[in-house]
Parts: sequence; structure tokens; C-alpha cells
Amino acid sequence: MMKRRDFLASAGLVVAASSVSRVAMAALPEPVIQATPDTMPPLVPNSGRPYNPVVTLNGWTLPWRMNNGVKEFHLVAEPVVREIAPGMVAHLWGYNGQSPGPTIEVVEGDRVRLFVTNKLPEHTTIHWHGQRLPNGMDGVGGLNQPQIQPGKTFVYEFVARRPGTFMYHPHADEMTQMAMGMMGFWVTHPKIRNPLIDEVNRDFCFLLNAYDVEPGSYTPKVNTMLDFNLWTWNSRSFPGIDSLNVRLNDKVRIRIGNLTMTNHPIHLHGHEFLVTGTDGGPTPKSTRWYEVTTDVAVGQMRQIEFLADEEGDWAFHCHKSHHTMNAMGHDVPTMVGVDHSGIASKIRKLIPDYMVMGERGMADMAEMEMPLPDNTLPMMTGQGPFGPVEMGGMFTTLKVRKDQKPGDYKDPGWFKHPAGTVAYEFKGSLAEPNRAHSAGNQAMPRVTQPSSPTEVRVRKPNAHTGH
Ligand SMILES: [Cu+2]
Repeated sequence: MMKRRDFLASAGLVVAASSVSRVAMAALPEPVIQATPDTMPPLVPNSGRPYNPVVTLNGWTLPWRMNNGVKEFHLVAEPVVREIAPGMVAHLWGYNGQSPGPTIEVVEGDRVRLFVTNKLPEHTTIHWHGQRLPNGMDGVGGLNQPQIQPGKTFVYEFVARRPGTFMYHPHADEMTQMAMGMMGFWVTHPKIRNPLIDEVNRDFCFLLNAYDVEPGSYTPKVNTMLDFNLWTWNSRSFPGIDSLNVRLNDKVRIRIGNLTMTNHPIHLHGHEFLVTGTDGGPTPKSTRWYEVTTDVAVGQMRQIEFLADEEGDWAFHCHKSHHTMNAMGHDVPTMVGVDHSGIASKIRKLIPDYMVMGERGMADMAEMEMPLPDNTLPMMTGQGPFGPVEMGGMFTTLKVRKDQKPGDYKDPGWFKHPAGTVAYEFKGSLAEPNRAHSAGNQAMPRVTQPSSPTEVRVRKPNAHTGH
């Protein structure tokens, strides 16, 4: 097996079909395995029709070989160890060394042959989500094909008939296999100039996914339906998600697919975008309007486009606040306003590790060096130029810079704000605010009931509640 770097070094040899023997071409294409969770530079096509490649956030594009005009890819379904963010790895299932699998990039009209080798302990298939294809290539185990048993390789072949944004995932023991991270992205570029598909300077893509990994463990719980504790983009959690680095006035496209079990309102700061593509391909121009948040429902793909004409470090995240938190935030009782003075030291005599959390809100969690179980991410973290960012999960930044070179995707570091453009503390004297001292009205008068005793449920932080 080859690492992608070696493959690129020898790409000239591998893809020049005419110079490879018939015997070699009859064999399986050698699988390319990715060893790192870093964002790889765009894979510029060196065979087939030209196109402007995408950049997969914390991911990569699978190289192919041309075999008599057919683009051949080799996907290997296998157990992988994926770093979710520095300090935490998860034991997942994926493709070619990572979860999600590599992005497949082809051009409208390409004939594509995909070899799928199963190195999992159970059978699998791949469904090519959103594609027009012969029914027997649709990948639903039992319905369209026999299951791919462990150790076996199946061949899928079809023509990528329409341009757009697609995904792939198993249609075999789906609940387990998707909860374990088996999924990938697919982009079909237009063959000729399409009036509904604009040329862009930067084209990013990533999948929304989620895991339930108990603090201190490594393998996701596969039976979880909604209460996941790791909300990820391409199986990465902030601060492990790379920033989207662009040049001032670049036209930017971001393609997002959702393979979690809930919807994600994706929100961009500082700019307005258009939804230029959905599951069915490019949207008619008459349906486009400017937004700053778009909901991506389960099983959907969305393409957003905007002009990056405001310099700075702009937050880009899911707007469900629990989805920008990591594992520790989910089972903590609300303590805002509860006075713990003197209590903690008494409780510590009984439970030595006891800590008071959240009586002034949860922001302390980002600053405190809390003792965490092994292989567990802090609930929210990430040092920004002004302090902790207090985020986790589905969060990253769009970095817009005047001096970012075309085609350069390197992180330019923190934005240097021009003098006088950062919010600052007011140091003058404060006038007493003029408050109105009347209660609000209501449409129907309320009858005052005699008060009854209130029952309070007390829980120790971190105790497993088993709800
Ligand atoms: Cu979300």
C-alpha cells in the first residue's frame, strides 16, 4: 500500500495508462492510504478532463488511475484510528486509513469504476448517495446487490451523469457503520461551463458527523440515536478543525453534507451567502437569496457561495449551541445562581475530586485546568488571540487575508486588527440606568395559588444519570 505522498511523487508513473502493462491494468489499482488528519492541498487532476479541485477540510481526495478512459478508484473499508482533535483519538471504521473516507472527485460524463475491498469484521456495501446510476449499482445490500463479505472486493461502475455535491456511505448495518464513521464526500464537477455553476477561487467541502464516545473510552456507542457527545466536521472537533483560509475578494464555495441524526443550522459571520446547490444539483437563480445561516437536514447536501470581502477571522459554526461543545458539557446540572460558599470543602471530605461547576455560568470550564479522564477533550477550548474561545465541536474560522496568495491554503495566523477596530472597555463613569418599575400586563388575569413545597433534585457533577 502507498501513502498519498508517495503516490503523488510517482503519480506520473501510475496514471500514465499507456505506459502500464495490460497485466497491471487488469489488477486492482493499488489502494492509497492516508496517515494524517490534516487538510491536504487540492489534488490537481493530471489525467482526464480538467477541473478546479476542491479542498476537503481535514481530509483529502483519492487519486485514481485512468484505464482505457475509465477512472478507477480503490476504496478499502477498514477499522481506523482517527484523531478527533489533539489529545483524543477514536477507534472508528472508515476508508483508506481515515474517517471519513477520501473525497471522490470526477467530472460530469466520466465513467467511474470503484473497487471496494472489505476489511471490516462484518459485511458492508457502498451506496452512492444522490447519484443517477443503474439500479444494481445503488448499493443497498440485499435489495440491489449481495453484501460484500469480509475479505471480498466488489466493483461498482457507472457514469457520473450530473454535476453536483454527493456523499457515499454503507447501506448495510447502517446504524452501526455510520455511527462508526463510514462515510465520504463526492464532487462531480461540470464538464462545460454551466450557467448555474459559477467559477470560484476556493472550493471547500466537509461532512457533518457525530459520535458518542464515553469520556475515557475510544469506541463510539453505536446505539445512540440523538444524544451524541462529539459533534464533528469530517470526524474532527474544534480546535481540531482547520480554518478555511482565503484571500480577500476570493469567491468561495463551501459544500456541506449531513450524515448525523439531526439537522445543523450552519452559520457564517461577517458575510452573506447564497445557497447555490442542493441535493438535486445547482439551484435556479430565482430561488437564491442572501442568508447568514442555512439548515442542513439529515441526508442533505448544501452548497453555499459568497464573496470573501471582509478581512478578519470570522467564526463559522453550527448554531445549535450544544453542537459547539465537547463531551463534558452534556450531563452537567444547571448551577447558575446557586451559592456554593463553604459547600465544596464539605463535599470534598466525602468525594475528594468534587468541583463546583457552573455557579457563575460555564465559561470557567474553558479557563480551568479541569482533571479529565484519559482520551477526553475539554468541553470547550481553543486559545484565541484574546483568550479562550469557549467553543468545541462544530466550530472553526474563515480567515480572510489581503496577502494570502492565490492557491495558498496555509493558516495565516491570527488577524492583526487595524488600530481602533476592536471592542474595548469603557472606563468613564456609569450613569444609573432609568428602569421602568411596573409589571407587565397579561391578557387574562392570573389567580394567585397558595404556594406548595418545591421538590429539588440534587445530582453530583459527572454522575452518570442513565436517562
Ligand atoms: Cu449542529
